[in-house]
Amino acid sequence: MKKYMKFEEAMAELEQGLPPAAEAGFLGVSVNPEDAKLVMIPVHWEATTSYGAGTSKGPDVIIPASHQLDMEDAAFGKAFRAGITVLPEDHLIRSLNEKAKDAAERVIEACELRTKADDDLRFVNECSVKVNDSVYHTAKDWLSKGKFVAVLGGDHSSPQGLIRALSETVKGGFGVLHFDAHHDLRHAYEGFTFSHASIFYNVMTSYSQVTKLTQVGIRDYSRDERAFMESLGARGSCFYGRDLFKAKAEGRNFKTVAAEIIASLPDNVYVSFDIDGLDPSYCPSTGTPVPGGLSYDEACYILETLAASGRRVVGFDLTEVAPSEEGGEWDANVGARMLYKLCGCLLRSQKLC
Ligand SMILES: [Mn+2]
Repeated sequence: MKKYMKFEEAMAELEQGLPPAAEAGFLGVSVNPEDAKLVMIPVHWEATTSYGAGTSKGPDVIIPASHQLDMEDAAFGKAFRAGITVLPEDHLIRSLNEKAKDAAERVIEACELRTKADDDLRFVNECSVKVNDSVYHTAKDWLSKGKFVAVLGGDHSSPQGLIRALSETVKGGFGVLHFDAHHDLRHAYEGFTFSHASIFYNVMTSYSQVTKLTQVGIRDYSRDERAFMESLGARGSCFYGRDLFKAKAEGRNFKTVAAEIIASLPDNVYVSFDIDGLDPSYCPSTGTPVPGGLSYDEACYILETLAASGRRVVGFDLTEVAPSEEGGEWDANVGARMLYKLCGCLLRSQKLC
């Protein structure tokens, strides 16, 4: 059993800014999920990662890096006071990740050699189903207790179970605000049904309660993905990286652009944040970095605009953060700060901070 702090003791420590114990949880304290308004599911999963590796370690590096943060957020104030915590991990996910990664490598190799590895492919797809089910059941559980739930990945397939749980619980459905360098609209990329590159293909074809997909920062995609985005009609909006830069180059102010992005969304919004939506200088070790992208400040400003718009954020994920390749904490530092911003955005939109 994990040991938690008494809520008021945890808050007092954060208020005083004491140096946290090394093994402490998010932000340097260990809040009991029963006392928290917002709980985050850690998902140590990256089996279908096609390029760089390491995102399954995201939670393990982001949580210690979060100990460096100052608790008073310029935009969202004392968001921590609502109670934010990372749930204990489901160890099954970590072990499925280990087993599925080897099989996935053989599938990708077969793909490159234009041969087949059907048994391995079936195995990886079965593991993905188990991961999605685990996240779904955990999310359902905590949603039924009246908590807000987020996912801390892992690769970008990690939050599918949470989105499914929300599609069954959020009245009137919701839209998705998706930050990414990629559309993630591929149909079964490399044969993997639940690939990181397919998450929003799966979401948009499986959950009719997701009434809108608004993508921001996209700058690397296949022709089929772009066509799929176009086929969504009014159910999809995409603010490509090039569009965002062009607006800047031609003198449109970012306030107008951010307002347009948020105006495309319905009252309830889920935020899916792939760290590679940012300029890769912020996250050089992420799985599939692409030049260009949003600055940290631009991403934060869009989240502030969202929280101030009267819309309600119903959940979120942060994915594709990997440990820094040369050692050090840079990627995790950015990830931890982005994560606290996402927490603040949700809690502010729900009038909880
Ligand atoms: Mn992605």
